[in-house]
Amino acid sequence: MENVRIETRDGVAIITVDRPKVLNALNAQTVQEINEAFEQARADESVKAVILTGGGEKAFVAGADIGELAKMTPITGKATSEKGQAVFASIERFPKPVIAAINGFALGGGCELALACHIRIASDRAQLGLPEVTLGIIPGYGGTQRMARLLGKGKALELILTGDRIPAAEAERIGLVNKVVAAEELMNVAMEMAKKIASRGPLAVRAAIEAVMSGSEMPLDEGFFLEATLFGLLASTEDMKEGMGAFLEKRAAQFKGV
Ligand code: CO8
Repeated sequence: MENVRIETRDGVAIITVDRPKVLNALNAQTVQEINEAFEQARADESVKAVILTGGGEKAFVAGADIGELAKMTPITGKATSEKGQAVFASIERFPKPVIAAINGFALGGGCELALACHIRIASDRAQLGLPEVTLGIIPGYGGTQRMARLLGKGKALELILTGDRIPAAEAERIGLVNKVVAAEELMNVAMEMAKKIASRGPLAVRAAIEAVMSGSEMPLDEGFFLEATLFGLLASTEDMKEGMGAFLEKRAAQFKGV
C-alpha cells in the first residue's frame, strides 16, 4: 500500500492514512487502501482492536481529494460516493472495536471517516467540520446521516449548512468526539483504551458493537429482540464461563474468544 500504513502492537492494529503533503486527503486509491488495511485487521486473529489515525502533524484526514473530486461527472460522483459509503459502513460494522485518534484536521470525508468509527478521541489541536457546502457539494461518505444520528438534526444541520470548522473542545461539548486529550498524549490514550477493550471478552465486545450499531437502526422492540438474542448466544460461550468463573475465583479472566 502506498498511502496507508498498518502496524500491530500489543494486539492493536494502528492504521495510518499517510499522505501528509495533501493533509491525508482521500483519493480513490486511499479509500481502497483503507479498505484493504481493515480487511487485514479483520483476518488477523491476533488483532483485537483498531486505531485509525492520520500521518504527519497537521491532519487526521482533511477530506476527499479535491483535485480528484473536481473532475467528477454525475455518474462517477455517485459511484465514488457509493464506494466510500460501502467502505465506511464496513468500518462501522467492523467486529472489533475501532477508535479514531483524531490528530488534527478531520474535515469533510475525514470527519465522515471519524464518524464511522466506534469511538473518537481528539487531540486538543484537532478541528472538525463538514465544509462540503463551501465547495458546492454535500457530505457524500455518510456524513449527512451519521452526523444527524449522533448529534440530532438541529446541530447536524448547523454544522453541515454553515460548513464551519469547530475546535476539539467544542466537538467534545456537543458529543461529536468522546474525549479531548493533549496532542502528545493522543496515541497513548487511544492505545490504553484499545488495550483495555482488547482485554475484555472478544465475543461480548463484538456482540455489543452489533447490538448498538445495528440495533440503533431498528424499532425499539426489534432492538430489544436483537439484544436478547445476542445475550442468549453469549450464554453458550466458553468466554462467559471464564468471565464469571474468574470473578467468583477472584482472578483475572483469560478470554479465548470461543
Ligand atoms: N484535497 C486535496 N488537497 C488538499 C486537501 C483536500 N481535501 N486539503 C488540503 N490539501 C492540500 C492543499 O492543497 C495543500 O497543497 P499544496 O501544498 O500543494 O498547496 C496542502 O494540502 C496543505 O494544505 P494548506 O496549505 O491548505 O494548509 P493550511 O494549513 O493552510 O490549511 C486546511 C489547512 C484548512 C485544512 C485547508 O487545507 C483546507 O481547507 N483543506 C480543504 C478542506 C476541505 O474542504 N475538505 C472537504 C473536501 S470535500 C469532501 O471531503 C467530500 C467528501 C464526500 C465525497 C463523496 C464522494 C463523491
